[in-house]
Amino acid sequence: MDLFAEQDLQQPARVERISDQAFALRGFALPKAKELLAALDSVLLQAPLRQMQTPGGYTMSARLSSCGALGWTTDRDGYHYSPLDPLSARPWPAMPGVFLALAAAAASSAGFSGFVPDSCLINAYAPGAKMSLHQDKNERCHTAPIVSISLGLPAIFQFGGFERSDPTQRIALFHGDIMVWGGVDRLRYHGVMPIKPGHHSLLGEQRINITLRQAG
Ligand code: MD3
Ligand code: FE
Repeated sequence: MDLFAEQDLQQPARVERISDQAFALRGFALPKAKELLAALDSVLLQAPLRQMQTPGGYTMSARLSSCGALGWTTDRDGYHYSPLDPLSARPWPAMPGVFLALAAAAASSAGFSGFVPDSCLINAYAPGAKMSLHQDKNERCHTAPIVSISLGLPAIFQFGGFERSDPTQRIALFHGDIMVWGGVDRLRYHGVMPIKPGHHSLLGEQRINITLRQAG
């Protein structure tokens, strides 16, 4: 499969450098939005969005699902990547080809070659939902980047430092934006402010974020 064969992924994206190895690729996913959403529908039919409890006993406000060889889940025992969906006790749905191709093209545009994610986390935010400041450190491989695709309602993303108490920068993320984080920026604290009410023509009253990772 030639990941870069498709003409519309070769358009010059507006690349914003947020930090040394953190980039926002504005509008990068737009040419693929409809294909992404069709693939997403099929994934969510097999592995529906669900609310999860944190190990501390809180219910997360975003609803989550996964696809790919490994899916991220949380329960009272902690966070883990698992080959089985605990809801169905079956493997997670396969990673759609359009996710893989877009993630590889985005990573490559940000200077990370050969990105082959084995895990895709889907976060769905209704208005008011948020994600508190955290680090992503459950992935076995911290050298691979993380690629995140924003769809639907806009969000204000918080981009922090390496301690929870470090000051944060706020970055607006819109439908079709892709962020790529790797190298020295991979373990930064980050979060999502409560989503403001609104309506998006393709997604209605929600924001969907798709993160692709090399987790295993
Ligand atoms: C910066 N999701 O699923 S994606 C997550 O918009 C998560 O749903 C947010 O944080 C969301 O863990 C933010 C952007 C993102 C993802 C991983 C990162 C930013 C990151 C890892 C390190 C630094
Ligand atoms: Fe995160």
